[in-house]
Amino acid sequence: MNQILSNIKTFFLNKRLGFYFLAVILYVIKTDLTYLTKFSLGVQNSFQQIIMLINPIAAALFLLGIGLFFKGRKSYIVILIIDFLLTTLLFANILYYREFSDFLTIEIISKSSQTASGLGGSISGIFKVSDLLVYTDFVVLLLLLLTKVIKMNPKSIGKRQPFTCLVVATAFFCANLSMAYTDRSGLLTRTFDNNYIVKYLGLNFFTGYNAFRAHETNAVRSKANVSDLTSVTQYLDQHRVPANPEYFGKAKGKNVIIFHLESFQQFLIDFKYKGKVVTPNLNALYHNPNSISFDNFFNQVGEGKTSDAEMMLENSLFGLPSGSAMQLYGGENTFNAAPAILSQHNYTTASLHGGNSSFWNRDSTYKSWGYDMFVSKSFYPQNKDYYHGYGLKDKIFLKDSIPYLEELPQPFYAKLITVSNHYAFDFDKKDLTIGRSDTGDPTVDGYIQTARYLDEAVGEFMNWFHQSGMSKNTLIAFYGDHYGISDNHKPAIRKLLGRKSFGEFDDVQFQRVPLIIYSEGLPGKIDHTYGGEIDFLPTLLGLMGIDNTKTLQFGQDLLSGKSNQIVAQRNGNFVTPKYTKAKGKYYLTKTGEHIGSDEETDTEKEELSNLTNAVTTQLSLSDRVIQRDLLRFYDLPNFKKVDRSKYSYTKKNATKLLAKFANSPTSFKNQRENLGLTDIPYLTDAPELINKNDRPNNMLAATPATNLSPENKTKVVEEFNNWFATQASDNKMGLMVFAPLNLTDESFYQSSFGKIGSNPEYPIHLLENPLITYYSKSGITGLAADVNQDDIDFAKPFTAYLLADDGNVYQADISKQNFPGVYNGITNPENQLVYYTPLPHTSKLFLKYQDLIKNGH
Ligand code: GP9
Ligand code: MN
Repeated sequence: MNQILSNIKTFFLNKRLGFYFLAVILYVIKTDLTYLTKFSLGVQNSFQQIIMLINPIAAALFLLGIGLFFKGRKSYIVILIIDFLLTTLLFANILYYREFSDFLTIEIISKSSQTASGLGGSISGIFKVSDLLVYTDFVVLLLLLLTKVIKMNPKSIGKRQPFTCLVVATAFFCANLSMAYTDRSGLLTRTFDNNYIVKYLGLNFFTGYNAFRAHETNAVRSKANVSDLTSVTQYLDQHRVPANPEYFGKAKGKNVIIFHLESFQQFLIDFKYKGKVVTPNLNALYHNPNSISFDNFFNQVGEGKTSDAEMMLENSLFGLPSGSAMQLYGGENTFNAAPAILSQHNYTTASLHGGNSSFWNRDSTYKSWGYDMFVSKSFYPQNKDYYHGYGLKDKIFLKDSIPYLEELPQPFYAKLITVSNHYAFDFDKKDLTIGRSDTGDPTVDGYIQTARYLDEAVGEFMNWFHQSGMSKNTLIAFYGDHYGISDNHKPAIRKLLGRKSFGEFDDVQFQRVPLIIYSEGLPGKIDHTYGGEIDFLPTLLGLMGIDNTKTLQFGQDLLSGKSNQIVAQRNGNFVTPKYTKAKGKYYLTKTGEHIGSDEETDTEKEELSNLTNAVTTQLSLSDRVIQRDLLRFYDLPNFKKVDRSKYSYTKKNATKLLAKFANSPTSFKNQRENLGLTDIPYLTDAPELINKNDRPNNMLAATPATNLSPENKTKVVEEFNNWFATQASDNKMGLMVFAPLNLTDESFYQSSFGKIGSNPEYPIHLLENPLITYYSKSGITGLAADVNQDDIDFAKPFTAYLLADDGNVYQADISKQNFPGVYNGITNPENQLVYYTPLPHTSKLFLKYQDLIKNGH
């Protein structure tokens, strides 16, 4: 044994290269351990796991290898210093990540004083002693040298060996990079998320790459000056369109909810697959008499996809020719974004997203846009089953976002970013309620299923939105961010749409996405104006009655009736009501007829070249605004520039903010009582919430309640209890009535009654004295019982559920005011009636009970 150790020492450790490799190995191991224990890099499969574990190797070989170029003892010392610096970078990132769920960028490091204050000056609160363990290997190496267990070898090793090490390191990096690209193409241009770069290429690479990009963008930024603005303001002043008095200010002072529909395309609206409607809820919204819906509205995103959509929607600035503007400029540039504009009109602003806060650099960009709050993944329940792909499943996300919406002082501007309808459209089976399409293309065929899931989530949200009363003073705008099915799937699209052909022209038309603006009292219509995401903000500001004559926005108010209707695409394509440009070729938009270059008339030639120029000018001026950070030079009248340092999206800060909101007399929550509204439960059929342990197969007997054995009754009640527990909070209670209904008659029923709350003191229980319910065809049910205050705390409103023998579950919101029967010995003569409404038919609970009744035994 001793012999082995001493051999290792002589032939390995006491050699310079041996020491170097030891340092490399230890560094790689500790970095991997740090990845696994301190960061959550979102590894999704074993291939990613391998890439993550090997990614520190190249950087360690390379950077520590620099030490080998030094002579004698210096070489050891330099290796140690480099090791110490790399370790310190790791250590600093551990602390930063704990607070911000993101990695240190060069901008943050260079403004380290600001970062320290961002950390709330409470490094001690973030620091854990175990973090110091990252220095273990450094200390070990140091001690080994100091105690001369490893002897420093003073002999020169020449240049060849160190050079070979660098070559090996580079080879490792190339292998690492190609593995990364196999799994995630576009990684370095599109970036996506700092977590991605670290997951695929390592922390050191991330830091270096980030510094390189920052250097590039800073070089352009620092050369820019105020005179660069002239061409922009000139162009925009020439293209301003007047607001339409018919719509201007129609939603003034209302709350605004922006509903981001992931990958949702316009073709889904009113679409039937094999005779079946795919998105009933969004269809209904689209046709609602209070909705302004656009049918020639296009996505205009580039590589930045969702982030480009957000950039356009909230700034009316285009995404960039390559990469994501939010990633590259979001954290540094000055913006006049929607949240900032509205917050200067007394709005509280929040973005809600059930995914990682760092994705698309939102955590940093939103500060520049002036968002008061950013509610992201860590604010939502962490149950694994609730997540798929990019974040929390939409039904759960929307339900769990309600408490935040209710807390925001009104008026508020809130954005809800859904994620479930995302490529590769391979959602969990248990969430799907319609079948796949059968084009044979695996990524296309799930699309209608996940779109349906999103649609159901929207339906559930809208139910709550209306029933809660929030719809009374809230405008809600739905938009699809970009295509779900790319032009790589043309044959499948053709089959899906039942078309004979689908070419380049059709693909440009296929870029339509919905824009539905719903607000009570709005003179609704289906508007055929051509426009795109860039036009949303001016359109919204018009409806909000906010002056928009001086902003630097590249879009136009689509309701003005005077917009130029040129829809530019990032790849140079465009659409107007008359012409379409697709991959360099021109077509007539109405017919799709190709205009060959030799067939063009002189007028056509001129019109087409003017349009091409208009598109190029628009895009390049917008790029100039972003790349040169020109808004920093622009003084928008009545607008105070956003001070990023005022915003922090840490949980601690959010808690403080929410505590402040809790006292706000204008929050929806605090106004509810004054407005006579009830805190109604949010109804969802999300299977993850209905059944803690998946749906039981052993369906229970559903004979009328009178025939249920006590044992079965308890089982049904238990199941109901499970479901309700997911709906309940301390101030919501449930009531269940078993009623063998004959819906045509008015009759009496004997029923059981239970009450439930999340409070363990209120487990469901069946009362000894049965309740009596009445029901008539008109849907009016009376309820009377010998109940007293001990049984129900009437101060708290609750929801009654009624299981009818038609399999429907009916619900009614019951409060002290409208409780129809007797309580505390006093009858309530004024309000003898309770209105029951059926639960949405998509409800899985409904389906389950229907099964129970059908199988009845
Ligand atoms: C992630 C989500 C997806 O947070 O917004 O972005 P996408 O891939 O659609 O650009
Ligand atoms: Mn998207």
